[in-house]
Amino acid sequence: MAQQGCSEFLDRIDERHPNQPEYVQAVREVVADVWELVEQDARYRRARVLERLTEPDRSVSFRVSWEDDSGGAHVARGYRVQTCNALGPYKGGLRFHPSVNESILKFLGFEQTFKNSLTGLPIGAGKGGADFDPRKRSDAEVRRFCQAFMIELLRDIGPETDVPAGDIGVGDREIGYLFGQYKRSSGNFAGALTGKPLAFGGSELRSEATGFGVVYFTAAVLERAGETLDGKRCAVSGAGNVATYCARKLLEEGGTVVSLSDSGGTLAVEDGLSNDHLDWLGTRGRRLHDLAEEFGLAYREDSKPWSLECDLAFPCATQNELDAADARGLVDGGCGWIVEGANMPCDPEAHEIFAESKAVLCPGKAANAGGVAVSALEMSQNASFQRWTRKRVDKLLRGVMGRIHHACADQFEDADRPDYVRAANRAGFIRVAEALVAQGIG
Ligand code: NDP
Ligand code: 2IT
Repeated sequence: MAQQGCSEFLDRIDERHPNQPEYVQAVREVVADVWELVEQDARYRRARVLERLTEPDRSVSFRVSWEDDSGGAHVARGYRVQTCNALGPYKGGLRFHPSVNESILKFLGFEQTFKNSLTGLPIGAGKGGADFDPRKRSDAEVRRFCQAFMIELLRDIGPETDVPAGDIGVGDREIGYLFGQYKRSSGNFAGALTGKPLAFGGSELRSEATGFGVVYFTAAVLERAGETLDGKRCAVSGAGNVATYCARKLLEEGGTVVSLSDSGGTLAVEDGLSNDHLDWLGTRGRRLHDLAEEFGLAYREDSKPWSLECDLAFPCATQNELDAADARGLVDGGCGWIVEGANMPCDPEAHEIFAESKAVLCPGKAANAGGVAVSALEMSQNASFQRWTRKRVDKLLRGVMGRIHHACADQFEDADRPDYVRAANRAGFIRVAEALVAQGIG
C-alpha cells in the first residue's frame, strides 16, 4: 500500500512537471527516502507537506536585454524560483550558464530546501540565474549584463524576503556588479545578496566556504570510520570555486589531489597538485590546459577524472556529471567514498551502483552546505552591522558541518552501513515539515 501511494505520488509529479527531467530526478530521490515518515505521521499527510514542498512558492522569469562591446543587442532569459520560505527568507544562488532553464533551477531550489534545513540556520530556499555565458564575454559585457539582470530581479529580493548568492558562473565579480545595481536602484545598502566582496559587506571565508566545508564534512565521515585524509588519493572534478577550495583544504589535510577538470577535459596529476598550481590557476580567466602547459602536466581532452586511481572522489562541477560507467570505474578501482561538492552530480544509475557496493556516498545537500551556511553568517553580520574575524567564521563553519554530520548519523538505520543519502534527506525533511505543519495551511 505504502509503495503504491509513493509511486502514484511520483506519477503525479511526472504529470505536473513535464519536460523537467532534472526536477523530477531530484524529487524522486528525496520522496523515496521520506515517504515512510509521511506515512507514519498523520499531521504531515493532513498538511499535505510533500505536495507543498514539491510545488515552488513562486517562480518568475524575465527578459534581460543587454548590449555587447560593439553595440549589438542581446536578449537572455532570467529567472528566480522562490522554493520555500518556511525556515527563513528564500536563500540560494544565481547560476549564469547557457544550460540554465526552469527544470535545473527548480531542482536546485528543491535541493536547497533540504540543504538549508540541515544547516539548522534560519534560511528558506530558492535559486535563480540566466542562460547567459559570462565565460565568453568581456568584463564590461559581464557588468552590463549583471546591471540589466538586477534591474529586473530587484523587485523580488531583499534582506528579509529573498537573498541570492553565487553559483556556476557567478562569483565575486558578478556579485559586486549585481550589488552595485541593487544599491543604486533601491537606494538601500542592504544585505540583499551574499558572497559580496569583503570590502563592502562580504564575510570572511564565504569564497572558500563550500570547498572547505566539503572537506570538514569528509573529515567527520572518515573519523567515524576510524580513518583520516592523510595520505589519501583524492580525485576532484571541476576547476571553479568549489573544486579549487576543496583541493586547497585537501592538501592542507595531507591528501594528494590527483585531478581537476573542466568542460574540456581532465588535468591528471599522478604525484598530486601543489599549492603553486592552485595559486597560478587562481587568476581570473586561467584555464586548466594553460596550467598543464605552464607546468608540463597532462591535460586529457574529453575525459573525466573517474578512471584515475583514488581513495576518495569529489565531483565538484555540475549535475549528472558522474554516470553508471564512471561509478563502476570508481568502485572497481577501490574508491571508498564519493563526496558531492556539486549539486546532484551523481545520476540515478550511479546511485544504484554505489548503493550495491561498499563505497559511501555523501550527498551534496549535506556535504556542500558550507557555502550557504557562511552566506547565512554573512546575513547575520550585515543585519547587525558587524564584521567577524576569519577565525570566528571558520569555527562556526566547522561547527555547522559537524552538526550536519551528527544530524545524519542520528538517522542511520544500520550503523555499520551508513546511508548518508537517506539520512540527509530525512533529517532535512523533518525540520522543514515541522515548520510547515506549525505555520498552518498556506
Ligand atoms: P564555477 O562556475 O566556479 O565552476 C564550475 C566548474 O565546473 C568549472 O570548472 C566548469 O568548467 C565546470 N563545469 C560546469 N559545467 C560543466 C559541464 N556541463 N561539464 C563539465 N564541467 C562543467 O561554479 P562553482 O564551483 O560555484 O559550482 C560548482 C558546483 O557546486 C555546482 O553544482 C554548484 O551548484 C555547486 N555549489 C556551489 C556553491 C557555491 O557556493 N559556489 C555552493 C554549493 C554547491 P568550464 O569553465 O569549462 O565550464
Ligand atoms: O548551491 C548552493 O548552496 C549555493 N550555490 C550557495 C547558495 C548561497 O546562498 O550561498
